[in-house]
Amino acid sequence: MPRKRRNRAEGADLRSESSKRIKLVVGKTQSQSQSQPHGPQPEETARGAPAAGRMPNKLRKYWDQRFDYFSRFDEGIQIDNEGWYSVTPEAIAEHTARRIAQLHNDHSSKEEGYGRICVVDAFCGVGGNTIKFAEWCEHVIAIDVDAGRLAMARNNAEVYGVADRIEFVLGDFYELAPTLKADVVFLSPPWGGPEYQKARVFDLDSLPIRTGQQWVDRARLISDNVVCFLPRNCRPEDLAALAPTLPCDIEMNRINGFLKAVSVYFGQVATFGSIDPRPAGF
Ligand code: MGP
Ligand code: SAH
Repeated sequence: MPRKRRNRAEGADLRSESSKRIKLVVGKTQSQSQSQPHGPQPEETARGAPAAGRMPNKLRKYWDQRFDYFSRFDEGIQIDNEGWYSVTPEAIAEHTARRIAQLHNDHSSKEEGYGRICVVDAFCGVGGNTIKFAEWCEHVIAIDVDAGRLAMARNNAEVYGVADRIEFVLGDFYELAPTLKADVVFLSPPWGGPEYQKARVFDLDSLPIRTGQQWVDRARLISDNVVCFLPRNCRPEDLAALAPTLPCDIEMNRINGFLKAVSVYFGQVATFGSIDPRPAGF
């Protein structure tokens, strides 16, 4: 499959020390995911095909949006139950990746530094964000505690032809963070399932596992360029308070006019605009 990004001289020095490939210490392992992947089934591989018989009813609405999550869904994409309700829609993941990829672009020469960054995807799930980071950035460290979902992310990255730029790491991001070097950290932690919508205002202290503040503080051991993907019912002032001394930009992420989530950008990545056109030949 032809790659989207190109034209970087082979063996060129990387722009920053932190974007060099690094050796990772893998944290404690988890058992295989209990969930079985739902991929396309033979009678369901065409666009507009009827919903999969294997899908639990409460997940059907996600199945109906499957091509919003992965435009190449019918080429062998795998998703399990948690993956269905957590995966970032492809258009949003693409937007985030394109914005982050500008980090080392000096804007005087469009090609200089463009995309030459290393991104940690701290909660890679089935790979919605990881795949787009790999399409737009030099290197991705994709972490998940769930071995089954990590394997699905790898499979899905292979479908998109970008697995070779991704280092898949099984482990707990909180434990791994002090060992990592990267230019940007992306945080899309579990929100506690679709029930997140029941609260009028989502409390970042109510995230399962650890609070929003704990995740951001941990990410900042790696870089002050931190991007969080969080529930749409978060309050902007709560988001900004996660790193009050850093530049901050908050985005509302919509698909077809429907608000899906919010993204908060901290650090240098908060200071430049939304999307730079891809440099010619990139
Ligand atoms: P949703 O509200 O469950 O779906 O999640 P949707 O399609 O908006 O349904 P509606 O009926 O409420 O309109 C919206 C988006 O949030 C999903 O597509 C995921 O990208 C993201 N998302 C949802 N959850 C429960 C999580 C989560 O736990 N973790 C992460 N990282 N993302 C989630
Ligand atoms: N952005 C992803 C979805 C992330 S869902 C996508 O687009 O596909 C959140 C993921 O975080 C789940 O897969 C869950 O297994 C993982 N997770 C939970 N706790 C974790 C931890 N401590 N460290 C790393 N991953 C974790």
